[in-house]
Amino acid sequence: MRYFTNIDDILSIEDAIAKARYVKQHPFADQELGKNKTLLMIFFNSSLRTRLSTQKAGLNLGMNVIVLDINQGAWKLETERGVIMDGDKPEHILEAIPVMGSYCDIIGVRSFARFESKSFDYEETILNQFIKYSGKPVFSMEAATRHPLQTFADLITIEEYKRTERPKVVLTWAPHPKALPQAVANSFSEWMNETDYDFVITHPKGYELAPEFVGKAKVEYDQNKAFEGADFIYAKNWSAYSEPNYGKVLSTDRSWTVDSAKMALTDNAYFMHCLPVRRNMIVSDDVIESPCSIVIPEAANRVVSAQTVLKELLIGLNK
Ligand code: AN0
Ligand code: CP
Repeated sequence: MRYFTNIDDILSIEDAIAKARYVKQHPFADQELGKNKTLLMIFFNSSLRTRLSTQKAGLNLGMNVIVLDINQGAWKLETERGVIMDGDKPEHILEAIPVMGSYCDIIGVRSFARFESKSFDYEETILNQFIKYSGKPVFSMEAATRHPLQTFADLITIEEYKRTERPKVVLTWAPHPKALPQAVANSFSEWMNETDYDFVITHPKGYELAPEFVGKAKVEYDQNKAFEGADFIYAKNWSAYSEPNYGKVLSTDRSWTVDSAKMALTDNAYFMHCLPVRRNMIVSDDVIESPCSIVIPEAANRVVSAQTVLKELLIGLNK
């Protein structure tokens, strides 16, 4: 493996799960693989889980790990081409990327959608520049359109908790006051469509995801109906994708909040979410604290997904 930015970078869902199981059972088995190899983690945006879990994954593999927050301590980077460098950004990204590449063996990049231009975001302009100019293997720590490490962890968690061979998995939009990226929902959908699960997406009208991510998923606009018979409910907010509302919050309709009353109707579906939330805007405390919440094991599996991917990238270095 040389890149990990979307589902096309894995061989198959089954192969990824088998590799993750091995890594989870033998977290320190591959320390020789990472010895004297440097992982550089670049953050254009904040992070708690991805930062800690990916760093831990690198350390478990015996790697040296460097973390750089571009907006705190590094030179501000100009990301546009063809501009006169007379503003507040002393360094151009096209020059900075090969410099960063020269200090490491593998680069992870977090670079959220900016919502200034849909094509800039959906062409993955920043991530692709790292792929093109760093000369090093690159993986996504949530880019503009996808968050594959998150979804890989979600998949591992569902596999661990599922009580039937073909669980019903529901991705539900939930309210949030701020405009959030579509990346988590896009990736979740992209990967769930590759499984045998019964996969349903539910959201208010206006929050349709890009068709290439929805794929063959069922879209159900009635949230209660979508929840019927669910085994897993995955709550996430995202902003509108369709023009002219790209990146906008259309409503923070509280009726879409995933609360304990709704969860009670679902016959004890497992509840998942992956993100920093303003509590009570998206879920109530009793949902998080219920025995059906698998938020914490899911977060722990972020180490497993990151370590599985890093291991494959390290193997790829030696080929
Ligand atoms: C990010 C998002 O919604 O994509 C990260 C979630 C894992 N969240 C925020 O920007 C608050
Ligand atoms: N789920 C996730 O990626 O969280 P962070 O933004 O805290 O890394």
